[in-house]
Amino acid sequence: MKFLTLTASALAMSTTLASAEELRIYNWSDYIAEDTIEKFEAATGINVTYDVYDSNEVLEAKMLAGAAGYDLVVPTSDFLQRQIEAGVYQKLDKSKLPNLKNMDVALMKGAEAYDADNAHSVIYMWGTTGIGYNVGKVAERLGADYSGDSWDMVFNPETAAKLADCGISMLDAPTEMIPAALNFLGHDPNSEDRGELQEAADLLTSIRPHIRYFHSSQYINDLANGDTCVAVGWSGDVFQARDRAAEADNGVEVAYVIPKEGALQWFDMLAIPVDAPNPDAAHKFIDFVMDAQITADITNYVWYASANAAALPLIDPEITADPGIFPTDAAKANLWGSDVHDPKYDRTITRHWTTVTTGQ
Ligand code: SPD
Repeated sequence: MKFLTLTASALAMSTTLASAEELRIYNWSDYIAEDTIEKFEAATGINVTYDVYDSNEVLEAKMLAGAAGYDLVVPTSDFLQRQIEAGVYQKLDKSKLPNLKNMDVALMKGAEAYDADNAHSVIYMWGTTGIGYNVGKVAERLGADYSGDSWDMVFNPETAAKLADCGISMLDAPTEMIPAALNFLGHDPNSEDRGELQEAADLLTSIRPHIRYFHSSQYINDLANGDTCVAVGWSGDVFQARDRAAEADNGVEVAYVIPKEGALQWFDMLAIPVDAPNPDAAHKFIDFVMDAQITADITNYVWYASANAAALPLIDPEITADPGIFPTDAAKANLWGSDVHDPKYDRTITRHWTTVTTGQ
């Protein structure tokens, strides 16, 4: 009997030890360097399972349902805020995060608007939502002198009609596309005015016939291969498309623009779910990613801006000097952040988005 008891507790202990060696991460697709996980596993002996998504809504549904089994996830700041309010995340133990000293103080201060005292989260990467386009194909259709620096390219039905044959795609991200349309119409992108929201939805519906698809990750390869010629997309993803085209040497030249009317600036945040099986390993990973060289390696691979001040000198100067990735002060003045809205607003946006994307 005693033997059996001992065996059972030994088993329990070995189960605990085994689970201490696992870390389950859920991150955006195309958002990490090729060797980051490998290096973390080698440095810590922790085994990582790495799953990906391409939509805040997908992550949110999993988080709100609970018990998703993830130790570390990467919501965007506005989604993070309401998920914190719903009790989804645990507070970070900052004594386990010595590399916090590397983070850019001003950017972390900015992120406090969504997470007071940065209590639950650390910035992973940040970026903007703008337009990626195929320079040659757009010039063929709109003329070589078309400046391509405006939301006109997608939101003006006449312009969109001229580009439709070479393929326009849009993010399947209602909380980004409707505010961008509001901004193009001269309204506050965070407007909750039902009439203005209707106008934005009508604008999107009017260009709907010229949109090939709504998807939030497929556009990287499609732009790179020349299968589409305009994509409303996330900064780093468009630069990855540019990079893939250059590597393929296929004659496709991809450019990214933050439209002159302004664009959404967002922060993607590392956060630990309240029911994470292994929060200790999650803290280790967060600290690992805040290492200056590790985060510089990620930015050098994914082309997203790092909020790690110590990493900046280690980032490829081609990236730090690119105003599409690290916007100029003038461009920054035109960027907006997403406010958190009440559930009624969210339902309105979802209803409009269904109409825009399905025509119903
Ligand atoms: N491929 C990585 C994409 C990361 C995009 N983050 C989402 C920002 C939402 N505003």
